[in-house]
Amino acid sequence: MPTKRHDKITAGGAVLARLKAVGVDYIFANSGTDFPPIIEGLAEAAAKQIPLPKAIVIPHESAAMAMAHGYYLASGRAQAVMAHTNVGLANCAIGAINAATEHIPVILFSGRTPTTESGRLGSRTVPIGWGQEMRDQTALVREACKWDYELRFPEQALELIDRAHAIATSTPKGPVYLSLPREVLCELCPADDLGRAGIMQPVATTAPPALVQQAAALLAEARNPVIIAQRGAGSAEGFATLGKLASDWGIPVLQYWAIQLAIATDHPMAVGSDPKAWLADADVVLAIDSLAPWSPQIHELPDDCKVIQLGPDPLYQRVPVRNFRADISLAGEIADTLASLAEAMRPLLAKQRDARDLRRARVTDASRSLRKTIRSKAEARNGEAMTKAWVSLCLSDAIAGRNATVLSELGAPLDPFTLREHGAWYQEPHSGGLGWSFPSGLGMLLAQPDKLIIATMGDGSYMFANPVACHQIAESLGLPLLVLILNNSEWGAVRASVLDIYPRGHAAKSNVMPLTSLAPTPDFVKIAEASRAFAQRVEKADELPAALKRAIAHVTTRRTQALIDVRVAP
Ligand SMILES: Cc1ncc(C[n+]2csc(CCOP(=O)(O)OP(=O)(O)O)c2C)c(N)n1
Ligand SMILES: [Mg+2]
Repeated sequence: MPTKRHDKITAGGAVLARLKAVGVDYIFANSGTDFPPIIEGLAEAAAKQIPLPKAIVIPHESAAMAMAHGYYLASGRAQAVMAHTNVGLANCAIGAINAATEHIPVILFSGRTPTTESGRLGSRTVPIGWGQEMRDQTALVREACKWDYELRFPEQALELIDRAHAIATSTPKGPVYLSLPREVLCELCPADDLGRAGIMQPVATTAPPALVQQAAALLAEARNPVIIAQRGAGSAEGFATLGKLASDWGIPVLQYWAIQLAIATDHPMAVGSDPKAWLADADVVLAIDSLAPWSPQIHELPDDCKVIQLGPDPLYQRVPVRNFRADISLAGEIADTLASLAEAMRPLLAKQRDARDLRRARVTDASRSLRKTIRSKAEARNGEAMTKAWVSLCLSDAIAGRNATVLSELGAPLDPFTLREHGAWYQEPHSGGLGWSFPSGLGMLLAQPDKLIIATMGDGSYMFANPVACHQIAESLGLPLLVLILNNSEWGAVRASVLDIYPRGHAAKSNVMPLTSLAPTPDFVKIAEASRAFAQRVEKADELPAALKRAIAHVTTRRTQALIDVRVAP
């Protein structure tokens, strides 16, 4: 079919249409008075049959950011968020911080209040035109963004979108920001090239082969090597590669504060999440995309232990203080770099077979007995009260054999689960911007509608997520997310951190620790029911398995959202 010639289009329309051309499926939008040229542009492009991403209303910007985050985790494709001037952008800031920490590409836009007070199409017409003016609006998100700019002329729209997308998706990936002044968006720009192929390809960094060889030799010759992985293995292929590498070489794999699953929790080389004993006599550590692979305050490495850091940004260059050793730094996307490393190690397998077999047997025993201990601890009962570990165990049984993803934000802990697939597990970002898991789960469901997705979170985290907005999104988009609130009526993590630093202090001895209680707990069932969710409260440990079964049957067959408010012990 010959391409139509449209000559000119509103710059607002050009921005949106160009996003489609670079592969963006969704614009998560929260609009305002800066949006007339965007909304007009959408309608104009639609009328002219120009392909567009789906632009959807998201009633809170932090949910929009987390949906883009979740969508990327599930699809590997960067999405766009569009917010209202400085105030909408301020609500995007936590999402930008979370995305930056986890190397999630997001193309973030917000309008700029009109610059001119009169005389142009788009000039200020209401007092907020003055009230929302800032000297440096971008400062709100600049530190979290890899690149930022302001659209100065309408004809820049196409190339800037290509550049924003290419930079966001280059290694290491991350959010970018473009501000859109109203008068510029109202101007016309050429429309003929809107659908042409992207002019700029992202950078894919790969580690130099000589360095990979050095790392391979170091690991192959190690007596007590240890692998620590925090952000998964990159892809299903990476997951398989890491599982095989660990088995072939008999190397224990630790998932310390894991954000994503790198190895099956019941893999014979998976040794849980506590690195202390393993690090104590390690001679080589391979840290796979680990922002904080251990805690220097808690864990000690032998002085002569060598450390290989592997990942999109092995030094995490954005972080001012992060002084973990890196004797070898292998930069590149995780799955590709793991594949090169495994390949470089393969010819070395013939050596030291016996020592390796002994090590493998020792790790297998340790893994098996750890799994037993974790299970019996999770099953231990104190009357009818539930622990978070019990919730993990019940949920793990309930989803066994299903194509499921679990998110946890101070929710169900990883160790008691049996999870065996890449993408089966996500935890809140290490930046800890809470309110992430509920909307991220919604974003994941948009990308993978046939998956069973369960977002587990603390009661505090649920409230941080703007739950009324999130339930509205789930209903309006028909997303059958199952939400599990692990409700202890407090900010338990804050209480735990006080006890950690002042175990015998005044706060520890007080009846109610200051600044940690969330009592009285709201009726979360009613909040969910306000958006017609299938919702239930569970207070007794014995009742959880049946409740999970009912809720999973509901989301998988009735295909609308569900929520269980699970009472857990403080
Ligand atoms: C946006 C934001 N505000 C505050 C915090 C500090 N914070 C860290 S953990 C936590 C408590 C979380 O409570 P909840 O989700 O109920 O989980 P619990 O610790 O009770 O299991 C808070 C407030 C944060 N991480 N993010
Ligand atoms: Mg809580």
